[in-house]
Amino acid sequence: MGQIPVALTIAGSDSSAGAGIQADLKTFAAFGVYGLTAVTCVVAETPGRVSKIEPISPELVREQIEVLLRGFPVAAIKTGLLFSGEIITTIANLLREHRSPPLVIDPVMVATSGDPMLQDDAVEIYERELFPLAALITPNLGEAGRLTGKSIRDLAAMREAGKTLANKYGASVLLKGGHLTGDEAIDLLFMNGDVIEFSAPFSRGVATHGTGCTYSAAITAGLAGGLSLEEAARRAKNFVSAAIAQHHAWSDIHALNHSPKS
Ligand code: PXL
Repeated sequence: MGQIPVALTIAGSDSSAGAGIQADLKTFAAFGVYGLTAVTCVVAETPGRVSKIEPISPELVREQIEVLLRGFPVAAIKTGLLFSGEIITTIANLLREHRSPPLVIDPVMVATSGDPMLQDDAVEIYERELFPLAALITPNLGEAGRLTGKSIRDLAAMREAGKTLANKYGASVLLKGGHLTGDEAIDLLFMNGDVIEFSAPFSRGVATHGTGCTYSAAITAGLAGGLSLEEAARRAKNFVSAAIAQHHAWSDIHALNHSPKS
């Protein structure tokens, strides 16, 4: 038997386990990838309501990543909620020192519930320190709007914004259009000057969070397993769409299904 590929997620802990490192681990497992974790912050929350959030010290974030990169054959890394500029700088410094495998950055800023999760001054530090190290950046429309300074309300604006961001950061960009209104959830992958469109039927009436985490974790799993970025993104889009369509529901609480049937 071949060795199982290894991927690392650097992200926050979601107590309700639909997002954050819990979503990442479940997604890695669904793709047959061994997941490692470096926790950046702990969030007490249920879907739709963030109650309390506290950071892990930058020293402890650094130590988690360092021991893992020394000890395991990490084949791909993703970052999720990083909480502060200080933690972002720590991670960027560390990844610059090591020969880092492909890095997928999900620039989490605001929870699906609307609660801010990233400190305000951290956006600029993301752009300066971490984005230059990325193979792929996966903003949603809100995050891309914040990064470009322009609100994005239709597909034409998405095309414009994605091109701007890919040029600005010298990375591939997956711009997720799930928050546009329409019957299809359309995402655009900007890579090597091309734009590839992924589309899936929009699932209505599902109150979940963690789709962004799950999507970027699925792409990271694909890269760890040796897929091209396009193949990894296409497979990830199908996985997230199935995880939403087959969500769990306990009366008014919903959660993604990280073991959907294909
Ligand atoms: O979905 C964004 C997100 C990312 N990371 C953590 C979260 C959330 C949303 O709630 O808790 C840890």
